[in-house]
Amino acid sequence: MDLADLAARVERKTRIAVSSRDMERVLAALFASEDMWRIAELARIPLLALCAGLRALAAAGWVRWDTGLIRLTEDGERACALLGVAPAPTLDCPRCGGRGVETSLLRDVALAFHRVAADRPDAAQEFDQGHVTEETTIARVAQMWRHGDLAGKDVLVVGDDDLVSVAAALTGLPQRVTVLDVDPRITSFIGKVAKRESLRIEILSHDLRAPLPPSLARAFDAFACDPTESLPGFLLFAGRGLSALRGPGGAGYLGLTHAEASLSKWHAIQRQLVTWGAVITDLRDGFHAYVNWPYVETMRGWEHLPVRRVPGRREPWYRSALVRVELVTEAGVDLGVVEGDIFLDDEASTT
Ligand code: SPD
Repeated sequence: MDLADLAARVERKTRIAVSSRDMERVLAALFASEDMWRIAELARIPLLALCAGLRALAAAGWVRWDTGLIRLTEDGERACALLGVAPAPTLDCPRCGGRGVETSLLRDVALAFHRVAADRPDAAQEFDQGHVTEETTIARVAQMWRHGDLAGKDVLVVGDDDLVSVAAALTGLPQRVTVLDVDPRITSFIGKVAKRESLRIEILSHDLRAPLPPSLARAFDAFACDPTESLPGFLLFAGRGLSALRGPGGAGYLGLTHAEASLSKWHAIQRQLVTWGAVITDLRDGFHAYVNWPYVETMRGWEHLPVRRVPGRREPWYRSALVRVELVTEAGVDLGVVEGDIFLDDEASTT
């Protein structure tokens, strides 16, 4: 059995594009950990493809998990040696965690943010919510500041369970902070915090399936969002954000995972972003770490896991890249009203 055969098997089973390089990533992750969630974090392929891949490897006799730990067998280790697969090394910078941004200038903002975020609403499955850690939100805001997209700028946050609007406003740097969200718990929480902390945040309740209110179109210097990851859902968030930018030079910040997006989906997303007039200026893989959401056992991927263990809330396995895009032309986004479910495609596993 070679890696291309295994990949083809997994692809047929899942309808997710899987390459032999992806299967190599799975084996490299298995060398580094025996824990389902750590393997998922290291393998960097869609969770559903990983689960099918592990089952294909088990059928080939290369992997077993009868003890609750996922282990390469002797046959698996021999096969890896023949294939030249090496263990996945962990080489992230210990100071910045691989984010490449300094956050110490925002220490007071971070303290205030931890205080206000303490009683935030829990992630809701209905909206595919799952927020990033508070450190991650601060790092995202620092990245916006570093790129000149925060100080003196008009910033729109498109969907805000990460509370980016609050962290951005706490810095006192932006000229305007506007936030859109469909979840009344989020809009009312941000409203209460803004009042208590005397923050100027404009809060609008809005379902993104409808176009932006006309007053928000072409009105901002930057937007931030962490889209749901079905292809139509991701493009909906990105497209609405781009259509809120004034024009060339306007920037957007997005999060994109491997856990729910194959590199083929990354390709389709990047192609569409370019078609809309944007380029990627910055991509930091693994930048965003997520607090585990309370509905792990009812999410779509749960039944597919070979070993089912609820991860601790602060045991991050689900990460996403921070992607900064910038318009080089006017945004050519042509999205009208979108009907139906925006959360599902073949690769979505945490919804
Ligand atoms: N369903 C739980 C996790 C959802 C996280 N949404 C953002 C994904 C990154 N774009």
